[in-house]
Amino acid sequence: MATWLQSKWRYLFMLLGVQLVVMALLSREGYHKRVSYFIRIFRKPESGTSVTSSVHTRNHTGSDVYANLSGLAKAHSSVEDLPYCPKTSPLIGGPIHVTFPSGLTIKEVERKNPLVVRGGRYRPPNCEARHRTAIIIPHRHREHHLKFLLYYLHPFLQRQQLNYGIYVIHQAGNYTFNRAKLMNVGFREAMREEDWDCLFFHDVDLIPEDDRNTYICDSNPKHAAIAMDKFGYKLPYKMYFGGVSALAPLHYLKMNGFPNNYWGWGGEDDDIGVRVSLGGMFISRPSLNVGRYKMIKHKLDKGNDVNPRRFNMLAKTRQTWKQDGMNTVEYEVLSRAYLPLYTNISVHIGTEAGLYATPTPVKKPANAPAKEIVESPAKPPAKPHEEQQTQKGQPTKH
Ligand code: BGN
Repeated sequence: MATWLQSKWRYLFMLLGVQLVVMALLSREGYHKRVSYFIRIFRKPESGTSVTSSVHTRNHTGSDVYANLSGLAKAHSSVEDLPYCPKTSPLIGGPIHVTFPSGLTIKEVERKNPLVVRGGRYRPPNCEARHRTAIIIPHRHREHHLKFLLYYLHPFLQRQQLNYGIYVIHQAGNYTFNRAKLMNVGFREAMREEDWDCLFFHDVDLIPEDDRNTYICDSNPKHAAIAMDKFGYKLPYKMYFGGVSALAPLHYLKMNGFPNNYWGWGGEDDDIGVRVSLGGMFISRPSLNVGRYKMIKHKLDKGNDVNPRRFNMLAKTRQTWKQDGMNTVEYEVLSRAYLPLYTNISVHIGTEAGLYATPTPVKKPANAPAKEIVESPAKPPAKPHEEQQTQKGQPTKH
């Protein structure tokens, strides 16, 4: 009897072990919904769960971002007879489970988004969208992050039944990164193509974790990335305006766009926040529960050093905002590629010395070799397709 019991226990443990391994594998492959279903069978139901705590629980599990899109198919051949989409999309599911599977390829992202057309454009197949949103992503050397962002952003926006387009604004050359100026370029280039009613200015490494965070504009400029994992899902400070923000074209023009002179890391988002109030507007925000983002971890980047001038510049925004912004932005578009998942605009934005001027050399020690002077930005850029393969990790804003 004892031996029988022993072997029965042994079998039970073996079975449990096998189940655990299968669940771990399923979870790794992205079958989180099924895994959490199994887990729920074994878990006791929580008694007296309030609405907030159930939302809180869901925030930690979340669903597969592609879950409720599989039934969508091109139903209408003509777009004219479509009814308006409902005010709240029935496809919205709340929290999204975000992981970064190592084997993901851009081809796989394309395969999972069959209704996205050339240039990264989409409109709901069964109804006329109520909103037209452009996503502007400043970029350099971050193809790996871009792939994950596209993997999550496309279905996220489709669940919200938006008519949308994704624009990647790629800074050509190796000169110091300038996030805010790239946003100005993105604004002008996107508006040139379509009468967008809202523009989302989006860091490449921030993944939204809840699709109730709707990518539409409010009556005031909106700061969407209110709760990031890196700040413990809280605002780091009251005036923070970084990460992801949304402005209607009218908002953008009222504040003269973004500053063009912040080269390197830091301060430009604070300047933009100040511009909002100088333009006579307020910052609107989603709730902490909804404006949640996961940041893709990465090392510090080359070409985006901390900007030591940011404190002085920020202190002068009140005097400078009308002379520096959308009314003075200068750049040269080097290429525009309508790729399957986004429009890639490669742009030469020059240096702080001007669009084609060589910046004043940094004072160097007398014995330093002449070659070490500031790098020239005038290097001919590679074609966007080629860059996709060759460039390595680079930040937009951190
Ligand atoms: C702030 C930076 C922001 C950055 C956030 C979050 C500055 C200006 C100082 C006067 N602002 O400190 O640019 O987005 O941290 O990392 O550095």
